[in-house]
Amino acid sequence: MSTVSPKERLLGGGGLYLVLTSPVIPHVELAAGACERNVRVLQLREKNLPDEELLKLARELASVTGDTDTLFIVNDRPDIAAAAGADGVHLGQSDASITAARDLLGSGAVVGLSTRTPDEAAAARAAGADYIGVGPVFPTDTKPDALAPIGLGGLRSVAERVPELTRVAIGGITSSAAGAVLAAGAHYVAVISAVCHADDPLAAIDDFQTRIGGRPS
Ligand code: TZP
Ligand code: MG
Repeated sequence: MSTVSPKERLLGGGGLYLVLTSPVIPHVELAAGACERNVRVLQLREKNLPDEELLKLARELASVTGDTDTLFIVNDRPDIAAAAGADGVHLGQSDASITAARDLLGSGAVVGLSTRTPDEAAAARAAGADYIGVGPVFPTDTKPDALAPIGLGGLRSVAERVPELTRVAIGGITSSAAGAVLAAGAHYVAVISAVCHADDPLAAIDDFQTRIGGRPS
């Protein structure tokens, strides 16, 4: 178990934020490989699993990440995050409030909120989010209800509005674009398909880590 608190680990880090959605290899295998490869944050995002299976998987992933420096975040569900002992939760604009999440998870937990515009980012900061998701930056097939992409310019506009808030860019990010996304104002690049749906997900992680150096400043 890391002696550094989850919030400090989030703030002190940067780089790859891997979102597990229907990976082509078992979640636990991919999570273990991600920890070995120094992925900074792992999020469980499975919207179609029954609660019992989601909780079982969340507990397995909390166990895999528990002795490592990798943060473990559950998407959408503060209740599952709390029951599994996750480091935090990621909320959408229409999920539970940040306050409700903190009531369940405690003040030490990391709480992130999805945003798309500078105004949403400023509102997330005012509401006390520890970090914001920003996107979609590029077109994506992974989230069918995603709004129009904001591009690197949109990401820059968000970064200018909330310069001190940790920013996690998401949406259509490939390893070849990751450097430009970080340069446009993201601390982390969040990725689903470029890793989870790659022919070889662990090699795909290696490709990201080689290109973005694992922990850029
Ligand atoms: N939120 C905005 S875009 C997106 C989510 C969950 C999907 C990201 O998936 P991919 O495959 O990395 O484009
Ligand atoms: Mg959500």
